[in-house]
Amino acid sequence: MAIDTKRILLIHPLGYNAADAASDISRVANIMPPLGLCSIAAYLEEQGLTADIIDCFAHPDSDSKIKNYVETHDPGYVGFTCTTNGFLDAVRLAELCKAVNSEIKAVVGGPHVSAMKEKIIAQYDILDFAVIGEGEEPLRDLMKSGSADDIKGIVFRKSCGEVTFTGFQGKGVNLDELPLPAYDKLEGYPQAYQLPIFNYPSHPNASCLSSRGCPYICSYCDRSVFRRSFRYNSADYVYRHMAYMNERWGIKHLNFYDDQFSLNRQRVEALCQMLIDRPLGMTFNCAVRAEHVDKALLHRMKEAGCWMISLGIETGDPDLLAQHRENADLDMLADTIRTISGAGIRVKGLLMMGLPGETEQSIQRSMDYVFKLPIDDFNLAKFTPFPGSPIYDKIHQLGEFEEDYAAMDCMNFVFVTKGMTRERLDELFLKFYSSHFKRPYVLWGYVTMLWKSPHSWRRFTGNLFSFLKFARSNERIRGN
Ligand code: B12
Ligand code: SF4
Repeated sequence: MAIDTKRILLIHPLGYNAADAASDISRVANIMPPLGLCSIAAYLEEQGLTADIIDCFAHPDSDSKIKNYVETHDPGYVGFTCTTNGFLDAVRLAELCKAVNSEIKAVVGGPHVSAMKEKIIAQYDILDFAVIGEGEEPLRDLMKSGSADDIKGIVFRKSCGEVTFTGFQGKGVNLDELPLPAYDKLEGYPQAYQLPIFNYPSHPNASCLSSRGCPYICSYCDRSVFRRSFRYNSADYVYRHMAYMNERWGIKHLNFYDDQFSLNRQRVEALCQMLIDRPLGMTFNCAVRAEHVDKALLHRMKEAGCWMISLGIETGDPDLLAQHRENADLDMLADTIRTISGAGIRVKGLLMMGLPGETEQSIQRSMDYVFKLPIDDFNLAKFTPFPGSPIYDKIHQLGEFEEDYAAMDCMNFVFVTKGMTRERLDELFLKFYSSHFKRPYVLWGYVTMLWKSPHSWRRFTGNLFSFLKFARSNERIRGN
């Protein structure tokens, strides 16, 4: 069968059985577009190539759509974005595509692939190319030349069978030269996507990025794609992106998923000034590190429409934090949280339970810490040692680790630190969540969401069964 070597189908795998998607609590709460794929698709199209996207996360029952696309369009390439928990599903889908047309080349990219490098191609014959780091330029060059030999950032199998890595890419793409992400390639955009419940004041809402990378090192964080680099869009570009989202898609609220939105203070100040001088009628959320905001900036951000800020706390135990993160200063973090709240911006705390070295006492300290602060919303992840994170290499010395990729979604204690049991961690996890929701400060906050985020309440009540089941049993609720 003839194939179109200038065409690629990009796929975001669901990561598990489609039948379980409707009851997956984390998916019910948050369906976000695959922004990396949208960026790649826009770039390839600008370069004269053809790219389409099928997002199985937003549309779980997509196997037949994928088959149909391969049958109808004969793409030369099929590309998968892979986190660790989605990787094996990508392998399954690569098999499905090659069963339709064995000529098709399977390319994988994303955090899991960038972390595993040669091992990916060596272990999975069905995969032809792995892109390490950013996807735009290597994929363009591969599709234009048909050979990976002279392209940086690719792992492939030579004709002799040897697996080779062509080496890391150079300084990376200039983000201001990238076209805006191809949101139009996503079926049902923006309605098919949902920000986390109670994380937005209005809808339609959406997520986007204005920078790539983070220069810090935290033990649990996989930085394989961007390594320690930090690049960002100029304030002009971000303003243009926001205006486009508003005008083209009717977006009223944006969630910036940048690791470090405020690392460049000047850029954020300039953006805020533009949003104040030429208002777009939009609000936004972002994530920051406590070191990179201050009172003056926060008030400016509030004036420009900032609605909620997320920041990593991880644990309220100072000794444990110092083992896993630079600048482990819980007093400074607490001051920043109060300052954000004082500026009239909601605070979302990002925490983790089950880090190596976690004890009953450290969990209690985390609860004490969080419950004394004006934290409006929080996310408690179950620590998961991802390949590519600094702690991964020594994880087996620190406790028991069951490396089951599909379960590595931060909703399962796949790692149990020495001195703890999985059962006890699960009990304490439930206790942490239920104690949070019993706090009058938090309860009142959710009541105010009746008028601050009415759309969230409608989603919440519509999925009440799944949320109650999660709250009672801590089950992710996939078919069980
Ligand atoms: C936004 C985000 C989310 C969103 C949505 C994810 C989504 N639908 O894309 C939400 C909140 C839902 C989420 C959930 C999860 N996330 Co998340 N998330 C992120 C975050 C902050 C940004 C992702 C992003 O858009 N990056 C920017 C784009 C431009 O980069 P990119 O996606 O890596 O894509 C580039 C390259 O990787 C490459 N590439 C990617 N795909 C492909 C495909 C091909 C064919 C090619 C050639 C190249 C290529 O090219 C792209 C453009 O240059 C990252 C951290 C980060 N900064 O990247 C974590 C991150 C991806 N998440 C992570 C994790 C662990 C999760 C969860 C498992 C747990 C959790 N609750 O956080 C779930 C799993 C969800 C899933 N289905 O896979 C880890 C992944 C680690 C790993 N090895 O798996 C990361 C890296 C955070 C970290 N540092 O530990 N996440
Ligand atoms: S957890 Fe946050 S601060 Fe730490 S390395 Fe990852 S992105 Fe950077």
